[in-house]
Amino acid sequence: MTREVVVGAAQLGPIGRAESREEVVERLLTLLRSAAERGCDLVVFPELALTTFFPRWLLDEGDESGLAGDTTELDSYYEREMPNPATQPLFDEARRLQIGFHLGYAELTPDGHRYNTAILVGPDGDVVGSYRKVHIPGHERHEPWRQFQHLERRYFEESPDGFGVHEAFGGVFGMAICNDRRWPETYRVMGLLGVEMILIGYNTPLNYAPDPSQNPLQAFHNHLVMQAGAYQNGTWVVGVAKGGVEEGVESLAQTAIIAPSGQIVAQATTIGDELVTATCDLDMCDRYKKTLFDFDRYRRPEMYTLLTSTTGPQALVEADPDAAEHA
Ligand code: ING
Repeated sequence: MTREVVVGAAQLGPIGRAESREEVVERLLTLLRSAAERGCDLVVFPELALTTFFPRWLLDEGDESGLAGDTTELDSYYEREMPNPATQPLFDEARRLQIGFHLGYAELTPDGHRYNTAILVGPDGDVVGSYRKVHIPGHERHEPWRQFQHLERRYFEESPDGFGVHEAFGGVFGMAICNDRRWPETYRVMGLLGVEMILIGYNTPLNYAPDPSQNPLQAFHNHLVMQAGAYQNGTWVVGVAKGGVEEGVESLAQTAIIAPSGQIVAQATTIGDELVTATCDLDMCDRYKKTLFDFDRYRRPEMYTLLTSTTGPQALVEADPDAAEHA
């Protein structure tokens, strides 16, 4: 019996700064109900799916030492518990429809830690697992030269937990968030844990201020990294965007469901709220995990020592002091 999971990648269009949780949850419920009509077992929502991408603004009066002053608006973008009154209708409807879901949101813990978080919820409405973003991009301090800020490193701490996998929907599921998808280690760590489907939400502005030459390559890089990660680890990858022009910032859509072969089996054709579905056979993973990417047979971790030290010429010198002369 094949282990097929019908997946709904629920892309979101822009979420306005003033849009309430209740208004957003209504949009999520619409996508969830469409997913039920299309026979989905699992719905995947984007990163920070409950609010606008608020790291694009400086929202406190702090300096380099950290947040300070009135953080009322900033704090309003975080969830203090999950589920909570605003999101309970999503959990209730998912349970009624017997559909699981993945949801990204900003987490403020009782002891004051701030994380960019995602959860995986099973068809019975229970949280199967949670994940906090490991690779936090952007910058810590206000940089007035930018058209818009990317203050994730001001508003979120890096995950203290790392990556994990969870038994769910008849297979092995993992999570990553946005910038994580650009790092090969993200996929390999979970690949070594036997992951069969990685769920990734993202908010990706088309304009990358530190190097605008990358702007025309955003769509290419987006699929490049997820297709490579899928293929090199024999796993499905589901990448789900919050796209469109959100508070004046044009963000990449391009939601896609990618097979362990690296092939895109379904992708979004709009930049708004759109449900992209595919029937994913988890047994397809072994066609790569048990052949080309049989890690136990072919992988050489003893040869990869530089992965545990600094990279680049410095590491080369450490490995072979004479190498620097003809590097
Ligand atoms: N966003 C972006 C991402 O990694 C970024 C950061 C923007 C990188 C534009 C490159 C270009 O997709 C998040 N939220 O990580």
